[in-house]
Amino acid sequence: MRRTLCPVAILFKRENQARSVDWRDNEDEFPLTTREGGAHPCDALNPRPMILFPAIDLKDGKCVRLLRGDMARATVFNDSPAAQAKAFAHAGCEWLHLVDLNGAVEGHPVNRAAVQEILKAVQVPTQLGGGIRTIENISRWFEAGVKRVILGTVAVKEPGLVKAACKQWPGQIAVGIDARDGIVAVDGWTKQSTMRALDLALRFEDAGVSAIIYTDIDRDGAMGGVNIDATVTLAQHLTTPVIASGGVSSLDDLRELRPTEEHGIIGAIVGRALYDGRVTVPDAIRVLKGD
Ligand code: AMZ
Repeated sequence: MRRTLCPVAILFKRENQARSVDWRDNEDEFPLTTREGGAHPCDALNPRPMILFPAIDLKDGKCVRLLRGDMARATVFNDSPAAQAKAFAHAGCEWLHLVDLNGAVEGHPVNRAAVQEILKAVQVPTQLGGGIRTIENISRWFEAGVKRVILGTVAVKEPGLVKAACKQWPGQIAVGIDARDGIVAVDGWTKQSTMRALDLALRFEDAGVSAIIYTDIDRDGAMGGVNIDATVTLAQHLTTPVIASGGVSSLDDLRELRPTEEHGIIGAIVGRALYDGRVTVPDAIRVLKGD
């Protein structure tokens, strides 16, 4: 099913988004767009800025990038995750995307100290995933200052917990859907579930999830471009906003992604391309804003 992209359909979708999500509820605190209020008749003509989420993936206390999620193939980019967070913040990033990789594999937070250092070092809002599997852990991270918690494995194994968390922290829960060939992987991508990415996302359509973060695992860290078709198809079936992840290798990839904002793709996670210097933060922000 592909939705027709007439302006009415786009507006309908935006109105749904305005009702169900946080990225505009939180606008006062974290100005993410230039427009006030909900859907506007001009939205179809004046797309909103997309958000750049630079990735800080934590393994053994260091800032690394993996290739296709393989923990054995980590490149260390910074021994000090807090220094990396500061560098991204000084470069003008509006959000940071943090992942506790050891936590995702082990099923509980592991890189707590590194995350806390980051939270101390920067004011920029952060979203954090990896090994967060209980209400208690979610609660602790919010108390520590994380702005949005990402739930992956638990969304497959215990959807009720995700729904309860959405009720308790409206607009502050994102679901991370990481897929190989459209099938969701769990436990730090060491196991495949039997669920299709779309079915998992649809499960939370009415739950008040702030965003679905969709990663194509085969693209992650591979510098081969974003799986735009799969991401757009997912977004077209959802009212929940989608954040694209995996594969950004150049500004051209971001230029290609930019028009998909009209389908409800609200941002992009960029990792290796920023660390390699193939993309700079100001350029990425400019392109994603549509300047
Ligand atoms: O690279 C990996 N092996 C990996 C990774 N980046 N494994 C998990 N994650 C991320 C997901 C999501 O943000 O993209 O961890 C989060 C999900 O963790 P969990 O523990 O809830 O499944």
